[in-house]
Amino acid sequence: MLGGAMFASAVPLGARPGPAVQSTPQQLAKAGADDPMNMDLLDRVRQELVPPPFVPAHDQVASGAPKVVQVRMVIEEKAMVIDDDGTEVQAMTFNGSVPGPLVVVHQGDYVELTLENPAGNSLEHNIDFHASTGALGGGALTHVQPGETVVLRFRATKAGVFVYHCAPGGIMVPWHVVSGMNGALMVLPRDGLKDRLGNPVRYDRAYYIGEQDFYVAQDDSGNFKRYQDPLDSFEDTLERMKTLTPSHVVFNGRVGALTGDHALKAKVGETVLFIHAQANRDTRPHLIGGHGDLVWETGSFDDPPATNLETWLIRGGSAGAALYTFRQPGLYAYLNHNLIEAFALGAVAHVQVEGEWNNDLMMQVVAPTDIV
Ligand SMILES: [Cu+2]
Repeated sequence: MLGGAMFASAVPLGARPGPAVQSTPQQLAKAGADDPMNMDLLDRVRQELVPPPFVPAHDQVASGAPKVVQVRMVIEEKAMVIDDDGTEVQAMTFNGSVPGPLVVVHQGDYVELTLENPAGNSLEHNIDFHASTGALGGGALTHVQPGETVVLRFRATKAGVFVYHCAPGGIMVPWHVVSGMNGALMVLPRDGLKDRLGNPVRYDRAYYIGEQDFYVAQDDSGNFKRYQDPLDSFEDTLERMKTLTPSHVVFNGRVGALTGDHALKAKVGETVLFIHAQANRDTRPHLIGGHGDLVWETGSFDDPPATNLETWLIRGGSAGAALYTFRQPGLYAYLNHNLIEAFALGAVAHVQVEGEWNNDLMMQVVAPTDIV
């Protein structure tokens, strides 16, 4: 829809995000930007990962030359309750959450991940970063048995939001992914996000939503079954997976993770970036009562964002980002606009927005009254 030619005609090439827009030649020389082996000269920063829906502290515009951003993830296999009825899955997770934590870097930075598979786990795991280049997204270099740890470094050459997931091989790949082993990486342009005309845009808050399809088997009475450990659940889960009919479609690991007391928060006038990842299955985010002012639907920040969308598509195996400035207070629902998946299976979040109501945008002219 938004062709490269259209973008090129609207925005001078020099305004496009690139790996070295903010860096001086001296900085680049120091960084060894064209010499990937010159790692000793790069600044190293440790990024503290936080559980979703929160995002790690980060600069929207990069300062200085590319860095090595060090992160650590510990694989945790554990039983997790995924709805208010106590339905349980034998989850596989990065850092104990579904989705795994968001990582944020800038284009041209290096991600250096320490991945640990503690001895108490039962399975081999690894990680495939869609943002990376080569070796099955790093998957071929990160296989870790219980009791092992590995360090992977890759360069974030593409700007955008990207999925990562476990991919140990064969049927283990979808099983680990639908058991919770997926997350997202945001690679910001060094000079930050831009609107479709190339003007800088900033956000006041960012929230990270990982949508998860679960496939919990049911017994003859229709009750969801329970298992001792992941392997115990494997055969039944696989049979359910092959129906392509999830038992649950949820945001951030369980029904109600982002509703009620756990609602996301914002204020009128604030611009909020919603990062939405789905590692396995298509979804269609929609903000009831608002819009996607700017939407990077495919995830690429090198493409101009679409504007004023009512609903957008996140393809299974990808992440996207939507920016919205709240203009009215109240409770908003942010959901998967397959409304069955939202209201019957769980894919809904709330955003509680504080501020002054604007009657010009909307008002109830006559309250409900009897028809006479
Ligand atoms: Cu795994």
